[in-house]
Amino acid sequence: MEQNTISKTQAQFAQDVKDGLMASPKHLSSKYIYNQKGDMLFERIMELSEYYLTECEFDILNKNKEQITALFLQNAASLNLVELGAGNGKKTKIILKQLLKTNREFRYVPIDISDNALAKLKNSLSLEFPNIKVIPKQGTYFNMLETIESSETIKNVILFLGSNIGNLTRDQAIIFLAKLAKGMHGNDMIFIGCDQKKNPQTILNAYNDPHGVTEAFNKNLLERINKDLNANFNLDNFIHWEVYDPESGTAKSYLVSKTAQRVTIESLDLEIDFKAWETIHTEISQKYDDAHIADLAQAAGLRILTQFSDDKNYFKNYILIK
Ligand code: AVI
Repeated sequence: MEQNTISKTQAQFAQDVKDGLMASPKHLSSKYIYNQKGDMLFERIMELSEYYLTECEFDILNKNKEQITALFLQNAASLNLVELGAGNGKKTKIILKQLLKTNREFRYVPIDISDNALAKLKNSLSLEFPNIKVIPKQGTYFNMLETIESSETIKNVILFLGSNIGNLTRDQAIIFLAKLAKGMHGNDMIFIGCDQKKNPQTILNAYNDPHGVTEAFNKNLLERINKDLNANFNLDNFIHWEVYDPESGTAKSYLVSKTAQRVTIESLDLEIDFKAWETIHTEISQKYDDAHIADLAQAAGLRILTQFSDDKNYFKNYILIK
């Protein structure tokens, strides 16, 4: 079964790479950055002072933990705290610690595609909080959400932190939220982190750090294609390029070919030609304001119950309900 899932993922990766590099303009999906090396590079990005998102959300949770957990526990005989894309759990631990203090019944259900990430998280939680009931679920978000019990007496609160929603296009984000909404009952909630529009320079700096970590993160797409699909991308022949449109709030990442070059992808039996300065679009990181979130929520059959922000209004966490 696991073997099947892996080969299915690999086959999808191969197909998406083929479609994306044969398209005009070329594109690749940022979801493929996250192999073991990509996860490690993202951890490093989250430590960068330029990448303000993590610290802002951490501050929001820390400053508002009593009020946030009180809302989570409202009308809940029993609570499932479900986290999509659990990561290292650093931010979630603030909430878990606060929930423990209340002596109320709850379970923490982290969902992640990575077995490795879940095992590490479970291990660190069992050392730090041995009394918390942790039910890790390895798989894709929606497959796993279907396996979670929901009833009149069990309230599900879905955490989707880190502005991960920003890596989806508008249509993808609405489909994603609408699918979550469909599975929600009664008092269920979504607690979602959304990076906000701000000085464009601050945003550009966050996605173009001078240490080259974001560059390596972006180029990990090519490195993964080299490794998994037997290709010969020369990473030095590409530059990482970031643009931000303050009107739409969309930050876009590209890899730009410095020269005319031909790349061979053996496993796909494919040769790809690049013109000098031709682009591969790799990621969007959408920045929001309240009207934008209200609009997405409404299109998905949801509404904003309340919101929390940091002192600079760089980042917000919204509670969405049906
Ligand atoms: C995971 N995601 C929310 C990050 C973001 O801010 O879009 C990924 C990232 N890309 C470059 N730096 C961080």
